[in-house]
Amino acid sequence: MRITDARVVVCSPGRNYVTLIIETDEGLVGIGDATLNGREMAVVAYLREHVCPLLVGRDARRIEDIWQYLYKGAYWRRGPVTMTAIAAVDVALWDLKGKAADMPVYQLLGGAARDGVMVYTHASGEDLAALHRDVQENLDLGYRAVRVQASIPGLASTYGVPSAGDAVYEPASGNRPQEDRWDTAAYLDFAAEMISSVREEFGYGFHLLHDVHHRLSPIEAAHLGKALEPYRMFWIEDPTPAEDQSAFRTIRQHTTTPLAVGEVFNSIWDCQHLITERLIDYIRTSVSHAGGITHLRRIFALADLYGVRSGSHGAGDLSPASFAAALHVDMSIPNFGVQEYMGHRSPAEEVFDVSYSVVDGHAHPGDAPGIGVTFDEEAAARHPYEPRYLPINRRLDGTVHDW
Ligand code: GCO
Ligand code: MG
Repeated sequence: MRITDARVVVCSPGRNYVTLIIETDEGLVGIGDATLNGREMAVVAYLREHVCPLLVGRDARRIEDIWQYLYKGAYWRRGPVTMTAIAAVDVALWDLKGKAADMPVYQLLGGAARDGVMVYTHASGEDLAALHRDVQENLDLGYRAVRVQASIPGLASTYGVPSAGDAVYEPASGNRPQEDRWDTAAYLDFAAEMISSVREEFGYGFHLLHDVHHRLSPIEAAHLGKALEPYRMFWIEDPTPAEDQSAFRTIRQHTTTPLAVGEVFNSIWDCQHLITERLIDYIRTSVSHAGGITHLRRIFALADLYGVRSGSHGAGDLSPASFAAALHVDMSIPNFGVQEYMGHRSPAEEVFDVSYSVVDGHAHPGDAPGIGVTFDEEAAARHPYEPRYLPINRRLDGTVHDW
């Protein structure tokens, strides 16, 4: 099965997505997500200029060989742009392999290790009452794991709290990112109050998660973890800037609140010490930012040795092709923990036709051959790319703060 064409399509059905399409001489088509939120066009250029020309003529069945060829062969290894590009190729090749075998990808990965994949959903609110309403709605929908975020009193905007009815929370600000203000003291006071209010209102019959978005110092994160211990969190996510793996030693020495990190990681080397030193409980690397199905499985296999479970990133800026690929991995690994599910904003469904489903808080990839997502290029052309950025975060005195 030879690759005859590899092309990249950028579209914005609700938000920006970059999709790699690989065609073969057998008439099969595979797709992979190459979206890197706010830096989309860097991956487009990487693929178009440096990767697609190298793919044409290759045997599409040789997934591992193509992975190594692109990773080791480039000399410049790792990094979000490189690893997102490689991930798109890898997922498209797994999609093709599934179609060639007439099987869903999870069957090729060893088959179902569970009946379905527990997902966590997002609940948020401008205040605690609004947050509680959203938690209730999600529990009513059958979700068993809920991530809670609410606006921090005194700050004009809080990342992770979308305006009512919206499924994205990067403001549409054209060619420049919005600038938000941040106050760690206000956040720390409020976070404990928010979490305790949710447990008081709804009890302990579901999993409770919270995302710190990398904003604390190690000792501040340790303080938060300790303060939240009575509320039996499923995890706190991204407590400190993720590139400093040693920060987690400090946090770990102080608290038993489970820790999750990894959505900004792009290779197994970012995870190595966190996993082998048992400094975290969940590794959140995503299929589309960490080298695809091939590399993500390697990360999760390492994690399994050390009792660390998966908790893949699944925000709406990862396209349906990425979410589907994640579900195939989630279905088949022994150490699955949870899968993030934010859903996709309309009209994404005009462009991506999906075979996965989410019922009663559990997702299943479906049994269509490959990853089970098709991409409509004509529909995509109706939704052209719009530059859009994640917000910048400044402290009250104007200093740029960590994500
Ligand atoms: C999450 C993430 C998102 C990211 C976004 C960046 O846990 O869902 O933190 O909110 O910020 O995916 O592109
Ligand atoms: Mg996050």
